[in-house]
Amino acid sequence: MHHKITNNNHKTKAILVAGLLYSFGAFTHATPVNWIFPSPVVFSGTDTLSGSFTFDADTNMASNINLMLNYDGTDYSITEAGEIGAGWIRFVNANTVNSPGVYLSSATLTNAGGDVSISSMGTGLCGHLSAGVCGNINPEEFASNVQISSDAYTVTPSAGANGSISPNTGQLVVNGNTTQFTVTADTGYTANVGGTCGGSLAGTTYTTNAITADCTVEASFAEFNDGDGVDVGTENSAPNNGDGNDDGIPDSEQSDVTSLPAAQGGGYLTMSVGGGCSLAQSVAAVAPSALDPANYSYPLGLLEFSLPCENALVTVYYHGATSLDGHAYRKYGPTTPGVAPSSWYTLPGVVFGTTTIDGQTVSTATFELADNQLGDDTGDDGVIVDQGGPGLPPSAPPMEPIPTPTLSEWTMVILSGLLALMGILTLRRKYL
Ligand SMILES: [Ca+2]
Ligand SMILES: [Ca+2]
Ligand SMILES: [Ca+2]
Ligand SMILES: [Ca+2]
Repeated sequence: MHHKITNNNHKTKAILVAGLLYSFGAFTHATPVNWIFPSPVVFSGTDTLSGSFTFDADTNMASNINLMLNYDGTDYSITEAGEIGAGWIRFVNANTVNSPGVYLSSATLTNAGGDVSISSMGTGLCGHLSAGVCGNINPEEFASNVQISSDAYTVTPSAGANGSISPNTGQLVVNGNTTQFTVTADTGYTANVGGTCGGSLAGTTYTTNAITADCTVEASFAEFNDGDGVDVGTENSAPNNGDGNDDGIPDSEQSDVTSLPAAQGGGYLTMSVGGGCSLAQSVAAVAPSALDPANYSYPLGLLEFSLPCENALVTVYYHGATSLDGHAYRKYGPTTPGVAPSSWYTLPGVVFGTTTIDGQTVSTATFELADNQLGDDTGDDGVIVDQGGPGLPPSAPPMEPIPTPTLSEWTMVILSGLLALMGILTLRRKYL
């Protein structure tokens, strides 16, 4: 809203209004003027005042008061005019007994608007407010030559879904000044700011261009495109507040980290890729598509992915498993990359371990992959395609009791001992 009086060219209406005013005796009821502090006023130590109010110099009425007083380190929201005397206005916080108020000189405020200098202002305790009158008036901490202006425009902010803008209400800005907003995107989203004010976004701070008309600042938020094939909501639901690999960055904003629910077992899987590779694509948790003739079982399902890389170091976090002892990392695919048929095999060199994430023990599997090497389903195409997971052999060793030798096994031990002894004796004879 521009607060200068606008000229209505509708002549008939103007004549009618003029006639009405004339019939009441005088042209006294001009448009009240909205006054704004261009910047917070410091009037003693760290005490500051900012905000705006509307004042009609013809009727000596203040309204639309939205002042913020920081006095001795406490913020007071001031929304009422306590008293208005000859040449001064007292603003108070009516809800708080003994809260400080603010004096302004009103002598220079006219309904013509413009930029004016307030000759005196200060705080003073308002013992109580009764019928708009302060119980005691004890002005102190004066400041002089405070600039206020009526030449201001309204900057109206707005925010779409999946983020916020602060402040989120219209801001009065003096002609030619800029203003700032904090724009915060939800996890997994990025902010864009448009609107008619113009400006630039640096980090989370949006600074408008110089304001010369009422205008808008419109924040919108787009889903972060990390390219891994798993949507923001799924990754944000991962353990550790959506940071399944515990590196302090939401997985939904990482192209090299992907979190998704395991196909079996109910836990989450997190895959991080490095070793010269920074992007995982088409990541999916799948159930085994073919029976394993070696009868391994896959209680956590399999992980499927594609890496547009020559080499990669992959770590998979199994949030649903505290131990993978006795498991082998099994793959289903061609053992000669790019050449059918597919079969089950154990990927060599996989290191199983555990780590602690958000107080929980999490199992890990770490392995290296290379294009056109065992573990890659495709040939020499610059892409590593993988499908695999921890398989439990049909007779899992950790679950078996340590076997006790039977009588026949003892016989075998004795027999083999005798055979060894005979061998030694034979050798001795030979070389004596
Ligand atoms: Ca993603
Ligand atoms: Ca992360
Ligand atoms: Ca990701
Ligand atoms: Ca390949």
